[in-house]
Amino acid sequence: MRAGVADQISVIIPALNEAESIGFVVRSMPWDRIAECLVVDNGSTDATGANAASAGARVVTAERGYGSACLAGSRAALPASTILVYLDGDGADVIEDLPKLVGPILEGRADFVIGSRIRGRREAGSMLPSQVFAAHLVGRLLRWVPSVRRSARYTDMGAFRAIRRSCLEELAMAELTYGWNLEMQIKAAQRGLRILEVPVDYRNRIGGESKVAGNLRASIKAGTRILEVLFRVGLSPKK
Ligand SMILES: Nc1nc2c(ncn2[C@@H]2O[C@H](COP(=O)(O)OP(=O)(O)OP(=O)(O)O)[C@@H](O)[C@H]2O)c(=O)[nH]1
Ligand SMILES: [Mg+2]
Repeated sequence: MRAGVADQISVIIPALNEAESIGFVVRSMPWDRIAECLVVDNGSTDATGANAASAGARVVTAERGYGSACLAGSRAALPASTILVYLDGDGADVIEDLPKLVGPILEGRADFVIGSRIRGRREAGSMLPSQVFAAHLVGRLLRWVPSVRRSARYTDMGAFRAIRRSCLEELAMAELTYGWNLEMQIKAAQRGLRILEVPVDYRNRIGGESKVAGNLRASIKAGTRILEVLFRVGLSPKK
């Protein structure tokens, strides 16, 4: 994987109270291949921001919410960056898979590449059965969305993904919570982007507490939001 003269990669990591893992995640970045690593910390009460900065990240802040953090990171990326990569700050995504995500974009074969944990190798316990079920269910429901059926076969809604920045800007992302990932997937299909899904590995979080999957209230809230996005964005005509 080699970024062309014209291509620069910004890695964006939303992180809320991930002090135990964020240092490891930032230090494992392939620094010779990326232009920067941005950690978006919106309201951590621990040392997430300080640990990220001392590991070499640029730390920015945002309004509360997962999507809000992703959006703020996208806007704060270096002006010269043409490819944006997103991953979680808990150490669950495997950065060694980065070339699989950015390679097809650098080669001009894709505009949006999403990692599928369902199709990849998962460490035992890294995804709860409820998460695997939700990914399958949403994947099946998405087949009923005509634009998605035509251009993509999604099996997951994982965070680890890469997109051409100019394409992301066309999507006019608006979901400021956990609907962000799915909104990107549906709108990418509606816009006719060249979409690729590739298997990625997935581990247990390194430390700290789950904000979503391992928290019943948060999972219900996130699940409701995801379904709402599926129907509202999926059924809306392309703007
Ligand atoms: N900036 C920001 N980051 C968030 C917010 N909520 C979650 N995150 C981050 O988003 C990522 C995903 O959250 P997780 O708690 O790992 O959710 P999960 O992967 O479903 O749950 P686990 O299986 O326990 O890892 C992590 O890096 C969180 O720190 C938020 O409101 N703001
Ligand atoms: Mg996680």
